[in-house]
Amino acid sequence: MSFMNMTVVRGDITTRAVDAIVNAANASLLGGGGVDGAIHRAAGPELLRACRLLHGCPTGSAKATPGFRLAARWIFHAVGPVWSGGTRGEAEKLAGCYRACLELAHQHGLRSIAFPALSTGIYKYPRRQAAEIAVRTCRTFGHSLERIEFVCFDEETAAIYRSLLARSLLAPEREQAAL
Ligand code: AR6
Repeated sequence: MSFMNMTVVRGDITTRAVDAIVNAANASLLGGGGVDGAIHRAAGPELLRACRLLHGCPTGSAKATPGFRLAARWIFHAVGPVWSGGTRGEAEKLAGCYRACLELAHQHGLRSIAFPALSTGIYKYPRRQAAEIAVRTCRTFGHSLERIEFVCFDEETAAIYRSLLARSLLAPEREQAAL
């Protein structure tokens, strides 16, 4: 399922041949579980050395490293919010992650980027709400990119993204107003 430059991919983000993949990191940028662990394993130990030089990253933002052993040239390490009920600015922080990555892509003149479903694993952000923020922010700020992939590890998440992109396809203007 695709809409404009956005597409849903089911699978492992570490294998994507795009200009940049996005990591669901934590504020230390020193690695962890989930997709963060998978990216560090696939990129190799040089990645941790590069991350140490960044001295962490605030929640709602992102920092760049090379992709090292990955097919992707860049890794954008985004720090999503931990879900704590939705009253602590989680939505703004999650949108800030997507926006920061799109800005980095624009600054580096990139054409393609792949996002995981930031914050929806260990950080427990509700999947549908998170996907709505991802699609809306990419639609608003992702125009300079030729291809934006939402890489979903599980079928449930992929189905949510597909339905959001299908809805956009049917009624882009109404959908834009509703989101
Ligand atoms: N490719 C694509 N998506 C993946 C992969 C993969 N290889 N592995 C997991 N996912 P999570 P968070 C999905 O927990 O919630 C780490 O310890 C997963 O199914 O990786 O932002 C960090 O260091 C889910 O849909 O990230 C932080 O401390 C999504 O990626 C913390 O976890 C995000 O799940 C960040 O938690």
